[in-house]
Amino acid sequence: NNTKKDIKIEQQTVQTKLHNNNPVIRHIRTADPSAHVWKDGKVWMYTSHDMEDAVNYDSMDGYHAFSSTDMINWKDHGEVLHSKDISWGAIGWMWAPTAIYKNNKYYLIYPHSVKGSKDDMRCGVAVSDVPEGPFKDLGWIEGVEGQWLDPCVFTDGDGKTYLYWGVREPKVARLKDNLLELAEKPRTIEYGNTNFFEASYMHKRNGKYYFSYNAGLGGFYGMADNPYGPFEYKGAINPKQRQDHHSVVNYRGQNYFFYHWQNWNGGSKFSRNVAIEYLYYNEDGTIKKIYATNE
Ligand code: FUB
Repeated sequence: NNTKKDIKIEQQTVQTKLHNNNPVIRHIRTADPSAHVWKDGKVWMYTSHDMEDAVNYDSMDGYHAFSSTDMINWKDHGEVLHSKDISWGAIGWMWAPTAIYKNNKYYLIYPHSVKGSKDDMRCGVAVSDVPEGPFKDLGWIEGVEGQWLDPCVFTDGDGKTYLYWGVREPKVARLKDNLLELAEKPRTIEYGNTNFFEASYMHKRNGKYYFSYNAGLGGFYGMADNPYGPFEYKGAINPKQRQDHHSVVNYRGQNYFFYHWQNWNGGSKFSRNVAIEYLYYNEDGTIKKIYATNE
């Protein structure tokens, strides 16, 4: 077990190295990071997989899992779910995943087109006994359909799990424990603005619920005292990012913001790379703006 002093030194080391280390994954193109601290004490992230010369998002064909204990060195556990293993799904079109530990299992929940119709996306659910997968598809969540679903799952302290999703109009509903059915009618989220585009995200800190999203030009957020809102609009988290699809974790006392760049080493908006920044809060709980080290 690390002493407090050891942990502090380790964090300082990470602080000086983190920026230089972006993008954190370089051997393949990755996007839409869903970051988690699982019970093994490691940080895990599940990402979309972009192709090198992609001209669209159609060629995104599966998800990768990565783990780390220092935010610098990431182990690639390989592809954990591929579109060819989803009986109801198209080949490709594996967009931004979210993950959750529930029922003593690990789940990926992901937007994916049904066979024959790229615009008809569903929220697939896949399960594994271990964080590194492989994940096995279980079907889709009834009642959640459309394009750009961008799901986020969040479990509150009382064990209730919520699904956030949507494009242009964010939605929320509680999920049943099987994660395959909604437990209630979806509600449209009120967040004090009209700039929501995609990539709903929920995290909780000190009893406050933070609903954040990509506005099409940057990441923005609002705060509430409950998971449904209405959320009080608080402005930008990551104002300069052209496409902000993010997640947040607290690891060993430090908060981190995971997102992706679009322009590293010949990259493009279809050929992206995951990056990580420190995330800081003000005393009143609002978030200090991220100055992304690149786009
Ligand atoms: O990765 C494909 C799509 O691009 C995601 O679903 C959006 O959030 C954006 O990142």
